[in-house]
Amino acid sequence: MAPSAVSPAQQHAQLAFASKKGQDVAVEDRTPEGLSKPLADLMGHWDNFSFAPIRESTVSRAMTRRYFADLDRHAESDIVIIGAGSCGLSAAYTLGKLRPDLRITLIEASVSPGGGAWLGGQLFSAMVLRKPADIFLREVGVAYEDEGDYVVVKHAALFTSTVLSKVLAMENVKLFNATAVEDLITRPGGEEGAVRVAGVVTNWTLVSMHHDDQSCMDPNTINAPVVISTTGHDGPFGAFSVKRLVSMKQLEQLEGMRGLDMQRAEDAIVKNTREIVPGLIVGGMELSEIDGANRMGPTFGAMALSGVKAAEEAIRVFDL
Ligand code: 48N
Repeated sequence: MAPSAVSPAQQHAQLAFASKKGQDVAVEDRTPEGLSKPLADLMGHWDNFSFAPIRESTVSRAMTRRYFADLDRHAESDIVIIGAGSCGLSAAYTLGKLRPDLRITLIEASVSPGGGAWLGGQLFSAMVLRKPADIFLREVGVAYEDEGDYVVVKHAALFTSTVLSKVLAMENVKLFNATAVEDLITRPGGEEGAVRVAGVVTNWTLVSMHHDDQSCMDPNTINAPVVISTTGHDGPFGAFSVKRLVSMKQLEQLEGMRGLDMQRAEDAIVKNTREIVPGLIVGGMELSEIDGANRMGPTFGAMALSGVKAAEEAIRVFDL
């Protein structure tokens, strides 16, 4: 591709390339089509192509050195978020922005974070968010079509991958995926029998799923004065913390999620995102299991803004 003068539009397209340690390297020239010149130069020249040499152990050490350094650093966290669905991700984004001084740990049982927000509903792609949740879309930079009282993101994965990419790029936020929270760390609370949540107990999700068919594999632990639980409504892993509060006799019972009523559901979830027991804040659809809130089905504005509120609550509790 013949190089030519870079037009103003292409200058706009010139992006600093993310690289080592988050420092942007020099902006590289682009071809008229907007491809970086080094990439364009690769194309069509594959005969003599080869990668730089590597030794297998180097790859393994590059991964494990970083992972275990992260695990060591996050063993003492300021805030742990359980569940990287749309609510947990928006909570992580908001915390990462508001409090870069805090060490935030995001724990996701699935290999792929995102929870139910990869599709808009059933297997349909577009994602609907009712206003004013468009505020959050503009905050994170997700394009949408404005339909008056609501907006539509052309693919739910565009929302989820954009928020996820912003969260993963934050220096003070670490995602441990394929990792399940299988218990809460507690300390005696104010009244007799009451508890304060003081962290989480984790295991590889695959191990958590097989505790019944193998000898006990003890878990790992993460201490944190504040935990946000956004594990979704009931399901194989869902509603984890609220079910644990019942089994620990901190809640009488779960009211259970009620039938679908968009009008009522979304306001209730956002307004009632709160600290349930000292040190534990619940948001997103997990909250509907405690409060007996309606479900809203295929609209995600409440998830985004419940996460924002959960972050606000967490900072309030942390700063007490
Ligand atoms: O997407 P979810 O399930 O939960 P939310 O609350 O972020 O978003 C809910 C939303 O997707 C809806 O359900 C929509 C709005 N529909 C509502 C309706 O009416 O049906 O994400 C929860 C995440 C998932 O990724 C789970 O894998 C993860 O939490 N998770 C856990 N991660 C770690 N440890 C656990 N114990 C655990 N349990 C669930």
